[in-house]
Amino acid sequence: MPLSTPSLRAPLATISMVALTALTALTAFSTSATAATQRVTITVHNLAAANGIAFAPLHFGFHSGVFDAFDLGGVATAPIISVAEGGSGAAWQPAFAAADPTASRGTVGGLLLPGASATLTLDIDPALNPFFTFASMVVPSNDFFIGNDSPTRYRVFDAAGSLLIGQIDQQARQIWDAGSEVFDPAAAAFVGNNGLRTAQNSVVAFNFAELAAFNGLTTGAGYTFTSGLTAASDVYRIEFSATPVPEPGTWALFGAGLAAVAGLARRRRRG
Ligand SMILES: [Ca+2]
Ligand SMILES: [Ca+2]
Repeated sequence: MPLSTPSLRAPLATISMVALTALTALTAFSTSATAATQRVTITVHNLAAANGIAFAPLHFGFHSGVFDAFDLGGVATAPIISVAEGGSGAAWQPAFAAADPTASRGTVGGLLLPGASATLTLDIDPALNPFFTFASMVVPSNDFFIGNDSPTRYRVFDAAGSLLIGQIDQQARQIWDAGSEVFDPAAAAFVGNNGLRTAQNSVVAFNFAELAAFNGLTTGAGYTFTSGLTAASDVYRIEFSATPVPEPGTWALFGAGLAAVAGLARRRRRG
């Protein structure tokens, strides 16, 4: 029978529509897959030598790039002081949430002793929150911490949702002194009474040398502290790994595409 006869025109049009539906569904699948939610595992490592510095839990956020908790040479404010003096982040986390409500925030681990590691896995929208910000208290100290000054310093995801950096390394020269509490071993976390403080009224600056002034003191973990740090000493590493998370809606579209293709195949067999 010639193809131009009316009896075959309608089925051909139907088959074309089914094929178009399948193609649309498959295109939707591949498009959404490139910006899929990422299941991210964060692993933190204390790289300090035995009996050296320890770290409070890591406070972090994946975000849009707007939350800035402190500036080199600026007076420390409540959010970063809540990390630097005692490590709780009790003001840092709410300030982050207020500045960037759709950021994905959390903490990793507990007290991180020299040589120890801790890990956390969570789901991130890489298009909404491509940047990573962190802050953690260094102990023993009165007001020392690690963290990024610029909120856009660490872009973790590219526009397609792929990981751009596998790890962030910190050296001793990158340790901050918040300048908010006077150096005093008797009032320092991990070796003294963290509830005590004397205001320093200074500014945020780099400072690791002062940590050696705690040498010989017994820490809360029972070891005798020895800083042993030089400017280039590795002290901390944050590692990232990520895998895409298939979304329920994506699989529904993919399923619809497969069903349409199967229907097309059946029609062809019957024809
Ligand atoms: Ca800053
Ligand atoms: Ca200080």
